[in-house]
Amino acid sequence: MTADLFEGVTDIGPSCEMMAEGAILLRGFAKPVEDALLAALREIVAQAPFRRMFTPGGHQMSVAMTNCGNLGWVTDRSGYRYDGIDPESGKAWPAMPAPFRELAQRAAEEGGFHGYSPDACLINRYEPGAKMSLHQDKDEKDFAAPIVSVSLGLPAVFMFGGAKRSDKPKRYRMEHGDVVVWGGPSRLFFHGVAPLADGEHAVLGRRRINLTFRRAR
Ligand code: MD3
Ligand code: FE
Repeated sequence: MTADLFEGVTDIGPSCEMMAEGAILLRGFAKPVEDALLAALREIVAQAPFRRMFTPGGHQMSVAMTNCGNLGWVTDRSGYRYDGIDPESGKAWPAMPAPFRELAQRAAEEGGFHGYSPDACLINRYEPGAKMSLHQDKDEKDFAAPIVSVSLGLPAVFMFGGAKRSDKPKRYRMEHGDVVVWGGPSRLFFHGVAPLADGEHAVLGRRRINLTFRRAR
């Protein structure tokens, strides 16, 4: 099922690092398919543009977001939720493109999670200064399924804590093409992203894009 995308790609050559039990860092795993990812991303954003949403507390997020797949993560004054409809357009989110799904499935497989079938992909866009405070991802129904994240564009410092908010986070630099599979005990660990440093990426310019695949329902 994932054969098409990686056909002819022999030099995947990712290094594999264990960040915590269930958390596997695959350096450069998305590099061989970056062109397909970026082409698909352009089509998604044409249908569902990036927007900076508001938290239930009324603060506007510094990260701009959109989604693809059957469900999208949204936040507004009424709370956080997964919704099949983009509130900006009133239409369904764009379908999850094959290159997205295939990459997420391949990465999950690499991390030992078989039969991964994400129904949601949250797409985060960071411009210099944008950040994501320490939080847990717990709006999903199924914590047995991992989250797969794909970093593109400018590098970011990712903060990876533990099960308690007070656990001191470790810092990891995530670069263009890096993929992480977060499952098992680490699935509910606290995490965040430090304010993005300014810079210029050869392909994406002054931005970082993060794809996070989830099984929401
Ligand atoms: C660790 N996004 O959208 S993805 C998010 O880089 C989010 O945009 C970050 O955190 C970003 O919710 C990080 C990596 C990630 C996602 C889920 C996790 C790390 C995780 C769940 C548990 C532990
Ligand atoms: Fe998160």
